[in-house]
Amino acid sequence: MTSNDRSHSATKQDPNTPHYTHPAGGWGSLEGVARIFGQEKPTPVALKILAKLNKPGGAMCSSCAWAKPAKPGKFEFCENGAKATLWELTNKRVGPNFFATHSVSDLKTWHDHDLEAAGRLTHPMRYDPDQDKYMPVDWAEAFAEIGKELRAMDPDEAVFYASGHAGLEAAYLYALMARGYGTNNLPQSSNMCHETTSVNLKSYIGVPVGTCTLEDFEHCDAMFFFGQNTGTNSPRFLHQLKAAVERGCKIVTFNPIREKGLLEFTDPQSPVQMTLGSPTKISNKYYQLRPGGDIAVIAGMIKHVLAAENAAPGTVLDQSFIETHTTGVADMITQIHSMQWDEIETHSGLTRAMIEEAADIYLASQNVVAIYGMGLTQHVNGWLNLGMLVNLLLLRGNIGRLGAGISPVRGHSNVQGQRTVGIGENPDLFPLDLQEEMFGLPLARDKGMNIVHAGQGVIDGKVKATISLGGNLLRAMPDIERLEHSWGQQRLSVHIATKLNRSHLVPGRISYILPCLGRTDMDRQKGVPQVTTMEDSLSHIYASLGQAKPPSAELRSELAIVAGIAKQIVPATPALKWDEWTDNYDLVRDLIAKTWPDEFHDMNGRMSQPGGFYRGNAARDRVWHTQSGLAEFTAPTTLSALGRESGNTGPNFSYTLITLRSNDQFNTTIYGYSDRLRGLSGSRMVVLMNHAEIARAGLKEGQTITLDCDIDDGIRRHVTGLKVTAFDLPDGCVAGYYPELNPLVPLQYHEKKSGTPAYKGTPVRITAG
Ligand SMILES: Nc1nc2c(c(=O)[nH]1)N[C@H]1C(S)=C(S)[C@@H](COP(=O)(O)OP(=O)(O)OC[C@H]3O[C@@H](n4cnc5c(=O)[nH]c(N)nc54)[C@H](O)[C@@H]3O)O[C@H]1N2
Ligand SMILES: Nc1nc2c(c(=O)[nH]1)N[C@H]1C(S)=C(S)[C@@H](COP(=O)(O)OP(=O)(O)OC[C@H]3O[C@@H](n4cnc5c(=O)[nH]c(N)nc54)[C@H](O)[C@@H]3O)O[C@H]1N2
Ligand SMILES: [Mo]
Repeated sequence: MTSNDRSHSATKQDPNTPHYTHPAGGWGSLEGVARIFGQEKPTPVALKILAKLNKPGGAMCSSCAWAKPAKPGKFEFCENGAKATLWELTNKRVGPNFFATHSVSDLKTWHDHDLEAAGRLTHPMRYDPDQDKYMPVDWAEAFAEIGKELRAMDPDEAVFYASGHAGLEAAYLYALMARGYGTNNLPQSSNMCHETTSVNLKSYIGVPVGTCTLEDFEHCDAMFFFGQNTGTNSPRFLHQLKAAVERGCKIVTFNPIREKGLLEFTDPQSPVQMTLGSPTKISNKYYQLRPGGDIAVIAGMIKHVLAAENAAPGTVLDQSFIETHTTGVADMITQIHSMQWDEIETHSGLTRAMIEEAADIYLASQNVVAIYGMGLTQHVNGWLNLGMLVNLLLLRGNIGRLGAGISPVRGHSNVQGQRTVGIGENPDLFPLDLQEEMFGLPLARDKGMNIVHAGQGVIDGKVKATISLGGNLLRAMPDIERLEHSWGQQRLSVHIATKLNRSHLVPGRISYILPCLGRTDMDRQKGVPQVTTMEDSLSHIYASLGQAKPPSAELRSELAIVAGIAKQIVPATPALKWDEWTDNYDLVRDLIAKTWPDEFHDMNGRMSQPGGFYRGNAARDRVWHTQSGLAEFTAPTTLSALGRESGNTGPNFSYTLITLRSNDQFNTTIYGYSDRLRGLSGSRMVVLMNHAEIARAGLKEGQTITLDCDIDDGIRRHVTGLKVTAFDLPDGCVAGYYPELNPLVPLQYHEKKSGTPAYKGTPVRITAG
């Protein structure tokens, strides 16, 4: 059964949201904010928090990881940031009374939206299987039982997951706890998004993160956007894009969907633009390539660049950079020459003329920045998507100088930072010798599980406990129906969370929900307000101060909860001062500074400076921490990122499925049923296809269909009850929403080198009914 009725409650949907034809930003976004304001009735404190959001002395937004400029705007938040903030500041509460009224089986019939909309969790709760209800429990009892269970296990049977919300301090202690306990099973939400970046950029240019800072966006002549939806997922970035366009920078976008935010933007903070209503055109050129077609596009662009160099030798490529700083160019060029334009056109879905036009903009630009998101990372050959992008940049020395570089736009507000301070399954990336010495404690050295391994471990019964520091894995992961089936067989599941979600409703034999403070809550320890810190997409670190009265006196900070568990499972040593660290987060920052002195020295002194402090980036300085000690070109071996022959021909007719986010969701947190920027609303149970495909498939708009995953491994994966909806998409692909379509993605269908699920390229078949 894959009926998604439970995630689709028609009565709660809003069929009246108007069709949206306006630019990103502008009145529409203020309306969106107003709607949330209407729903959540913001208090004066909430308004004060919003006014200080992303500014020194305020809280850092819990939504995306975009940079917080040193000179902030009057309001340095976007529609989505306001939604995330007010969602957390809701005055609704989910406490013992709520759980006494609703059994877990009852709650399982609720929609994702309704579970979270019920309000903030207020008390630690333990699942009672006899009553099928969560019952209140004492913190000390909870820690004691969790400790007892974990101590009785082989540490490698436990998984310590982190979603990118928690600050650097809690993250540092979380990783220390897992390794001190005995495992590197430290998967993180980036395993589902930018792990492709962490693994492959590290191998090509020696850093697991992007090389750009805000300054580069002020000095580049062109930006090339691949598969990142700024208007929905990092809207504050639109301000830098608008400024760039206004000084003449060219923006070239490759995306199968014409995303509003990359087409035009009205600055809601500009009275002139708001009144006169002439939006800024963002993309100079917009190419609707086929999903998985980026390798082919970039191969074509490189062909054109090489042809230009051939026509005027010594004038196009940055030969001295290539000679001094790179390796592998000859092999790369040989492979590019072997690729034919007709194949490039087939795989990309674009014409040679279009690709050459884009390449001409690249050639005419002195300084180029490449920006990307899930459109490149969530594919089987994501490694080559990134390899090709790096190739393109390296040919003209576009990494490691002002106005140039590569810029992955990260997801959660501290997803990058959690990795920086130790959360990760690969122990080789962290200074464990130093940490062993600092804490007088042996730390686990065997490689741990990433999210795919952990999921498989749960299915195989090898994983017996999952501790989740945030997140909603049973909605966010691939293959969620198979996972859900096995999840409850675990001995222990622990959720450190702010709001109730579906993953909490699949309890292990022993199951806890431990409620924590959110980003906007005042975190006082021993009467002293504590700040936490986070790292943005551009490697800057900021202090965040919550100012709202916490929803309940029972709540603990994430750091306090981690320390509470750690004391139970990590052997005590004199240097492990869990209680002192809980009382004073400055001490944890001193540990971070001691562990990574080059990047984090004087962290306490620097964390409050406007614009955050920069932790540096070797590739930006043209120092290459790769295997060869040089920046590495990648020779392409295929033209498709899909990892299979794609297309809508032949007897086994299958479509490529793109899973999308709307601007009314933050991951599995569904705020509402509008996808305003795409002109869609009312239902998330839709399949988008172009008119011609609808006709070719013999379907009609509005018809109900079933999608089946077209990978045959003996397991049927399907989702029913989806409505055919006409939408401007390339031939051969369909699109729908995440997480509703996650049952379709096989766990083993992932990026080859990093394990990032291939959520943007799953092959599917359609059947009517
Ligand atoms: N409001 C809001 N903000 C968010 C989030 C949210 O859910 N809501 N999530 C946060 C998180 S955790 C993350 S990781 C980021 C994700 O932010 P993004 O990286 O923007 O991710 P997506 O929206 O999943 O997909 C991005 C784009 O990829 C395009 N695309 C799909 N396939 C291809 C392809 O093969 N090639 C190309 N070139 N493009 C393709 C899609 O059309 C889409 O526009 O956003 C963060 N910010
Ligand atoms: N098909 C498909 N699937 C995808 C994607 C896709 O593009 N397509 N994207 C993937 C990506 S990029 C990601 S990152 C994942 C993420 O997906 P999720 O796991 O949904 O990410 P979160 O937003 O962290 O999880 C939401 C939960 O976090 C908890 N929470 C919120 N704030 C806090 C806090 O401050 N502290 C703590 N401890 N808990 C908090 C709340 O209880 C909330 O219910 O989904 C992935 N899944
Ligand atoms: Mo993400």
